Amino acid sequence: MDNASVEKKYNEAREILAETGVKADEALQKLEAYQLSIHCWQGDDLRGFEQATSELSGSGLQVTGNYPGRPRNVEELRQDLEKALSLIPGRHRLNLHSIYGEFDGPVERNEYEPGHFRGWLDWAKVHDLKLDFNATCFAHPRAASGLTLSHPGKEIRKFWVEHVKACRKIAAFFGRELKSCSIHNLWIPDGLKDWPSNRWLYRRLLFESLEEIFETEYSQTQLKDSLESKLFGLGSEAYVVGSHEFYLTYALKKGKMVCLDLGHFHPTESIADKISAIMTGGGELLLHLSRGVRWDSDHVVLLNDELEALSEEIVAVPNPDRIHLALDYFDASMNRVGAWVLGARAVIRSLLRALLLPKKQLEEAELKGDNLGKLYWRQYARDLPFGSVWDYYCLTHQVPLENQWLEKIKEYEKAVLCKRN
Ligand code: RNT
Ligand code: ZN
Repeated sequence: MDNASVEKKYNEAREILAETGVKADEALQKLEAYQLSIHCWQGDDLRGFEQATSELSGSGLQVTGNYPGRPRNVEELRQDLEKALSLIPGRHRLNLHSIYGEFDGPVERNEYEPGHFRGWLDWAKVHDLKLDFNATCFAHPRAASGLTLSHPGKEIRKFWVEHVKACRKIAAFFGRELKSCSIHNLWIPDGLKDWPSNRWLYRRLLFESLEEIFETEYSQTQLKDSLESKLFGLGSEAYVVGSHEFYLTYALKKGKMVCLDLGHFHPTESIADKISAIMTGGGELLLHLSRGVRWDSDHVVLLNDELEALSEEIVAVPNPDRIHLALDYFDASMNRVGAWVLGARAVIRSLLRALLLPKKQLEEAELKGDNLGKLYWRQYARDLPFGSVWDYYCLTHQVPLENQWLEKIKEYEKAVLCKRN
């Protein structure tokens, strides 16, 4: 489709949407406010660049698949990221895990320093990207038992406390240097495979570790902390120390954020419903956009009912600055660059869709007790021409339209990825 046709279709769509009082131009403008923190770890199956071999197995996270073309070094990972970013409309952020530092030899995790991330900082400046950060409390011999910050052994706990402290320092460094607050998210694998004998013990220890970690305070212009819960994981089927209730109450007391990962709740629980429940009283929230499938989380995000419902709630948050969106999945069974693009575009599209819904009709019907009308408008919205508005958004951001980007990925695969081995 040529540019003129995209514009023509957009104008037609705008008129159709206007019939329900929706202003497409305004929706497009609002969409600019939402930035995604794009996760570096989809690029290389969560391997990172530690010199010592960091085996994922036994850490609670597993990446399956063996698709060719995985980047072999930091330059190749950045090259892939640049490709992905060129196919995603809008200005976004990059989310780094601490094992992606540039280490000149083996460096222990409790000795990570801002200097190990200079390269990323410089690269981020060149590409006008802001950075977020994550401690890596897994894929390490000291996490082999499945316990880190809640480990009964003082030495192991101390090691991980020091690691997280080091990571918060690095995040604050990013925030300062890039003049944009960096979010440090903490997820730990801690839990038990089978029936716990003492649930209080590990939670008390985790509490103590967190208290120690957060002793160091940073300005909110540099760093904001978030805490990510989980329901169960590989090796933590029976008990997870950092459960939702644990972190929610802790965060509330300490003025921190929680992170809700879409794959970390019971399959019939609605994360969409939790946003207003957590945020009505104020505060901020981080979302990990992922897709759970049966017992596993971390599948590539798709534009499905769940994401649509979630986006409706995201755009309903009065101030977009209070809600932070980060991708979190890893799939090594397909073109990894394409997986980034597919998930990121799905999220942005779902936000646009949410901004174009006939909200006035939906809300009025509900308030009037017109139950049929409420459902009618929801069904009516199904066939609204969202795609034409999305294509126009892509055009104005100089990225391929929806029916063009896959081809670009295939070209890149042939020209670049297939040559790696
Ligand atoms: C794990 C959590 C966590 C990780 C990343 C790599 O279940 O979702 O966010 O996916 O830290
Ligand atoms: Zn997550």
